[in-house]
Amino acid sequence: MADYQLYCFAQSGNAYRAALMLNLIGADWEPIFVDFFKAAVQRTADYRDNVNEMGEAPVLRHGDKKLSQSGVILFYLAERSGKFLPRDEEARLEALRWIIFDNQKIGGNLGPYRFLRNFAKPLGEPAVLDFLKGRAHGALAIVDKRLSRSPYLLGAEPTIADVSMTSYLYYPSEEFGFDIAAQYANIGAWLGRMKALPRWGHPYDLMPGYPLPA
Ligand SMILES: N[C@@H](CCC(=O)N[C@@H](CS)C(=O)NCC(=O)O)C(=O)O
Repeated sequence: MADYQLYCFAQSGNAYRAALMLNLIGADWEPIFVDFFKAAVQRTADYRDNVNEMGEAPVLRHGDKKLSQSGVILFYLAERSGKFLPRDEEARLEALRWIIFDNQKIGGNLGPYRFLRNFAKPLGEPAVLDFLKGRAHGALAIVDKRLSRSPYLLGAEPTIADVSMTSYLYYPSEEFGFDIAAQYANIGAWLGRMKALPRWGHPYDLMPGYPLPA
């Protein structure tokens, strides 16, 4: 058995944060497939009793430890590995600020927007899609401005704030109906820098469940 097990599925940008971090730090890890779409295992009593009471992926297992919330998983892995760890207390608070902003405003809008546009049955109402898309664009503009000042969110080096922020941003532009990297030049350049890191992998390659069965 690998050192770490990650409950995840390929379409999950929330889980990608943890999968990418595990790969970037060179951890010995294996995915455990969460059949989110067909069996909806995250809604079962078994999942909620034994895996995550919050009914979400990702969940990281490490020995007896079981962690959910990608931001918590990122801090845990950074502290254990010493990699992508913000260097002092001020930087840790700054990383936390961007991780929460990402969870709420980037992933929190792009995630449901992409889900309702591609995977929901039935697909989402146009007015709901427009609302989420507008909120996502507002948040992306803020991240783009931040990345005009430095190569990574906290400065010259990548940290867990950057790993978190990649969440939904490498998925194909057709799934969003717009090209994030092309529309936001600083985000596009930063995505290129993150992609150049050793052991970077695409969400559809790192996690199981792609493509979805017809
Ligand atoms: N803030 C959480 C979000 C996790 C999350 O919402 N995951 C989705 C999958 S992408 C989920 O499991 N949703 C189940 C639900 O909301 O019912 C994190 O970053 O881990």
